[in-house]
Amino acid sequence: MLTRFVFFSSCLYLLVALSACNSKKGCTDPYAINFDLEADKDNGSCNFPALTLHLHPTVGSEEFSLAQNYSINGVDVNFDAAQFYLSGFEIEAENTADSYELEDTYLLVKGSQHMYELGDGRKGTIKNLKLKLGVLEADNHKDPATFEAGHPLGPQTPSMNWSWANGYKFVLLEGTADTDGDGSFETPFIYHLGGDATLADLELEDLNFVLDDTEGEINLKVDFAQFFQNIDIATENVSHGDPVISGKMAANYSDVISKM
Ligand SMILES: [Ca+2]
Repeated sequence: MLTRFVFFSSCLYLLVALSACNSKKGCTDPYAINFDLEADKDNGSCNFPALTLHLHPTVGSEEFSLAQNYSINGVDVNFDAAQFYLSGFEIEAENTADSYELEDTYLLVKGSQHMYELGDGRKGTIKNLKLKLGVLEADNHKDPATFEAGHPLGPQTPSMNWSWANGYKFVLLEGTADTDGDGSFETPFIYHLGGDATLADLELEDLNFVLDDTEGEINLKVDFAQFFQNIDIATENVSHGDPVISGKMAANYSDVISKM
């Protein structure tokens, strides 16, 4: 009995000593680009792919520009500002276990800006992208001044925040319309929309985007004309205090972003 115990414990000792000799330092996170299958001790060297959202803003079939006139539902318009918030990013992988959230990632999408940094992704296939149009309730009643300079929820021009009580403007669309078709743009339109109840779930399915390099771009189309479905810009041009206009526009949120 004693012999067996000594034999067993010396084997164990040998095993521990052996594995210590063979231990290899490296990146042990399988979601990193430099994952080392042979490494058994992480040395903090893991690098993750940088995810970028490449948006292609349009008004209908035309590229978005503040300098251009567009016809939306038969009314000629031009924009002074067109922007909205995106948040709540969830990356769905082929296996649910590999899915992840991009926590605290906020984007203030502007018609004039195409590239947005999403932060670190994980190596693997991005099957679906879930996100929200608007500001998460947990952040919607914060003071913009508490965010560092340059943060999307920080102070903006034009302002994207009403007050502590009312929170952020999820969507801001401003411009001028030529409602009588005489070539002169005489009617301003101002849509400022928000409210916790209008936070909208968006889902882009079957992107099947393979992220296997140091960086990767998800390309999506943003069609600002979609905000105006069922809206007559000639008569419904100021959203303030008008729950009907606000409700109609919020019902369109899920159509604004689509696959390329
Ligand atoms: Ca006119």
